[in-house]
Amino acid sequence: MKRYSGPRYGATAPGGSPRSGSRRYEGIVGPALRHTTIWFLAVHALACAAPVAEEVPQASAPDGVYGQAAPAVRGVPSVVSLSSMNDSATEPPTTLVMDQLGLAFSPARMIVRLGSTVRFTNSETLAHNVRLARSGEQTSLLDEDTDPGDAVDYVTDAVGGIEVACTAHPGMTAFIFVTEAAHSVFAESDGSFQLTGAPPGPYTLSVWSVAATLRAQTVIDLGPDPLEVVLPPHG
Ligand SMILES: [Cu+2]
Repeated sequence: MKRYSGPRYGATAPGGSPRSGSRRYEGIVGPALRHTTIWFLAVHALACAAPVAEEVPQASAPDGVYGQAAPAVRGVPSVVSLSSMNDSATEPPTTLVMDQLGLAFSPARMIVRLGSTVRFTNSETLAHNVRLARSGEQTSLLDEDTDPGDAVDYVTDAVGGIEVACTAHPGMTAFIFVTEAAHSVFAESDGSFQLTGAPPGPYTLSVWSVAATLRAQTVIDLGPDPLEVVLPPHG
């Protein structure tokens, strides 16, 4: 297993688990105590010599690329992407559905390939709307009402984050990330991530965050073994 350097979060001690079950006593023992101490040490040594079924936790590394990226910002998790020269030969743009149901967008988060269409549907008896804005900007990308049974299509035309909201219902929000990379995944809220399915090879690994200052990029060489990457290089 290889990992790329940078500050490490939750690092495990190299070389396995710490010793347990025995302690080493050091110091000066006075004459009056020496006899007792010798007996104590003898008994202690016997006790320690007894076989102990010691469970050594074997933390199995996740498959693919895993590690640590920037944590979520304003409730939006980071996106980790692997891009390579071969990306243009991968799957073509497609149509994905984001439904409005139960006063929520479903799914609430979506990663789409650039050029793909997001179809917003309304599967309940309430009237909703769909407001799209590029992340961090006020510019409206889409502003449509979605009555029950309606469907509105939006064709993605730029890489980056899109904030989704229904202004009729506070808190009814979602997030779409548009990417050209063949392999992308949302990190967890704490920034930990796992990205599987990419064949071995050289890649540019990118971390996208709502906060521009937390975005980061590095070049990796993915082999057959799991690879740990810790980004961004701060903290
Ligand atoms: Cu709504």
